[in-house]
Amino acid sequence: MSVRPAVESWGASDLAARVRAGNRASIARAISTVEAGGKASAELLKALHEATGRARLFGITGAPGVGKSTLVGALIAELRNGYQSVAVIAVDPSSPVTGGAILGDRVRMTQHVEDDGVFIRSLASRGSGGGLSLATSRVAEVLDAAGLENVIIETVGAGQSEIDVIDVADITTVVCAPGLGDDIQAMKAGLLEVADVLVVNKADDPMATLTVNQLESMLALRSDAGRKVPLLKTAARDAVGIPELADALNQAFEKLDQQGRAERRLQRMQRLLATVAGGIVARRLKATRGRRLDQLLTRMAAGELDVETAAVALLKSDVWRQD
Ligand SMILES: Nc1nc2c(ncn2[C@@H]2O[C@H](COP(=O)(O)OP(=O)(O)OP(=O)(O)O)[C@@H](O)[C@H]2O)c(=O)[nH]1
Ligand SMILES: [Mg+2]
Repeated sequence: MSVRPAVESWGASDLAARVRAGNRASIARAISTVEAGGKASAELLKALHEATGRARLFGITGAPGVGKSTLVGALIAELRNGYQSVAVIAVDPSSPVTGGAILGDRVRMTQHVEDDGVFIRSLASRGSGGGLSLATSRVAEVLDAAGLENVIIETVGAGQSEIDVIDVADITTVVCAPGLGDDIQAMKAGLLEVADVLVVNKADDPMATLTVNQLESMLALRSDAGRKVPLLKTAARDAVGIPELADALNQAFEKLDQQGRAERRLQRMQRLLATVAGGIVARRLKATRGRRLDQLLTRMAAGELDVETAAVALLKSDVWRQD
């Protein structure tokens, strides 16, 4: 007979209570649970739900190497000066990072790992049940329930999927660095549109002013140019411009409160629902073999039925029945 460690037998409500009490080992355990997804994750999140909704969720995104992690490290210090607790979720879509040492080194936040008011976790796409943005959202909920006042999500913004990750945040900061002309052009496509706050980091670089000017003219050309996006310069490595960034973030947050943070959360729920429902439909379709589905597909192939009509029919119908 095998004896399972006591920790294994914790029910969702026990673990939830420990998370809410701020127990670090339990928070780590809860994060692993929700990362994996599935039933245990759903039960835990349900048990934690009433304790959520208090944390401020900040997204920090930008091209590789612009200094996001250095900036987050400096922001942690700034927030800690004001006695605020802060969690960081470093989302790495390409290379999974494991182990505290590698994580600390990579995210450049080593000076904070001993601090009880700081919780840093890396999240890789591999092994996250149901997609990265979903896993990120669940981990953020755990940290929120654990009483962490600020949750910062760092993610490399290079393509559409990374922008999805940023959907999890209340306020999104887009970081760029001087002299990356191509990146700035690429940002036109999407990143700039999602920015609530824009930062040009590495302001110690002489090219920084040019980059700020370029971004200013791009902002003026935006379709929603009326929406004033603060544009700041920082030198994160030397902690220059960080109090100003913290102020801008606070202001963006206050503005968001007025405009209805609740409404943004509902929009986020809608996107998550669409993602998950789409996944469920795809998996079920793959697993279904039956006359009804065959008929539907044959009619589509014969041009009798267009995709949209077929999809509507699918959602309403009982093609899932295996007969
Ligand atoms: N000159 C200068 N270098 C900086 C500044 N901030 C960060 N760096 C350097 O830029 C490099 C990348 O910094 P990171 O903080 O790892 O950048 P990142 O955006 O998190 O990188 P990825 O997570 O790999 O995408 C490091 O060598 C930093 O020391 C700055 O203000 N000025
Ligand atoms: Mg980084």
